[in-house]
Amino acid sequence: MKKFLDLGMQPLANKYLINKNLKNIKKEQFYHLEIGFDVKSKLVSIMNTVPSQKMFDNKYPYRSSMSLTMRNSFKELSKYIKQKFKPNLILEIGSNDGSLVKNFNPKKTLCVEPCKNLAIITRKKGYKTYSEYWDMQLANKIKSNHKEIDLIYSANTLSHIANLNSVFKSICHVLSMDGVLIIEDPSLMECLKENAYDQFYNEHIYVFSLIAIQNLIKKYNLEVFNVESLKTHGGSIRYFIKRKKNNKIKINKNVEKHLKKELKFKIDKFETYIKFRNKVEASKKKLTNIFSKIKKKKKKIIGYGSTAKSVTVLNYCDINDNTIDFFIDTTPDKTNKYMPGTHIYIKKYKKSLLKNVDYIFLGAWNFKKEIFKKEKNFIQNGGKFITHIPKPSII
Ligand code: JHZ
Repeated sequence: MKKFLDLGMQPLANKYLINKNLKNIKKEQFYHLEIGFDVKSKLVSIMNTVPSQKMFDNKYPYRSSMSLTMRNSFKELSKYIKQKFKPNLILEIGSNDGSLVKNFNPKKTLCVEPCKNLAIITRKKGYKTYSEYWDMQLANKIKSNHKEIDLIYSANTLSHIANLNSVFKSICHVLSMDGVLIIEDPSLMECLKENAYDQFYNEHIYVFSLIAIQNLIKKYNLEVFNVESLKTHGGSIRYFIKRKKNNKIKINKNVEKHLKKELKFKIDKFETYIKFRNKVEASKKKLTNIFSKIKKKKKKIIGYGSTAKSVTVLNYCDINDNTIDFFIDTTPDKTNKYMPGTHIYIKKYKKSLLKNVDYIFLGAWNFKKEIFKKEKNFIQNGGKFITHIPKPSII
């Protein structure tokens, strides 16, 4: 593993402070966020991991159903799965608050969600939910309790699990011989192109490329038979995977095409990551410059979308509540709390909070389109957004 980027000491993303008192501040846990490239496997990952139990507990605040973009993306995919694969039993690993499974019959669906507060939501909706971490022990339990699973889906979850060998071994244990595995996670190529260094934080242990996924799964006699590029989360890839032995499914030309794009981009070369580091360091200087110029003019700045990604940016660039007055967010478990590390207060979203605001820092830049549509009055009234993606700028 060769290190290429140092984003400094960072607090745990998604660990919002309930109170800004000294006791809570002292208790806040930090880790060193360094990113490395494995020259052999081509995997890009953070170098110091935090145990899953510390990140995904019974108070996990993130809800995938909070954005229309994600709800629509899951709806579309569900239609496709039903038409194309006609599964008898689906398993979702990391079902969050059920925004995908709600499109499927509860009798034909199983959920795995270690965060107990989220598992309660899918259970209430009638879905059998295992509130445990995905590993062989759970795979064994599921195998003995249910018939064969012919479709496994997992979005923005496998990149959060350190032991990928255990992940794929356990998947192979429960997936039927003709079964299909669909995974989706942020795309490494998009992350590098867009300079989205905030895709790295304690929960995002890996940012995958097709090359790395292929290297990983071949040990388990699995292969990618199709890939789809998605706009979600700033550019993601959906990988369609099958067992090598399954000849009923043909390999789509998209796989070769995508691989060629990655190789042309030199995703397999360490020099690419050095260039990325230089761009990240330049981005920090430019962003802090933009903020200090605005603050000198005594303008009011707030943040929109208290994302895990903004935790990385704000802590790396040393931007705190002296610069950003407060954040607004629609997620119930994030509001009336403080951002990790920077301790910026998070208010429950209300349109009236945008009154007298001059600039909004776009924490949820991946939902720019959705947010700009929602906030067209703010824009029409002369309000401006600050973004760091792809380059720090005012829009
Ligand atoms: P969003 C989380 O990352 C954490 P984050 C996790 N590790 C991961 O991988 C991805 O999700 C999938 C708010 N919002 O999706 C809601 C509004 O307030 O970019 C969310 O708090 N109003 C599991 O946190 C945040 O923004 C809106 O109109 O980086 C978006 O978070 C919209 C559209 C969003 O993920």
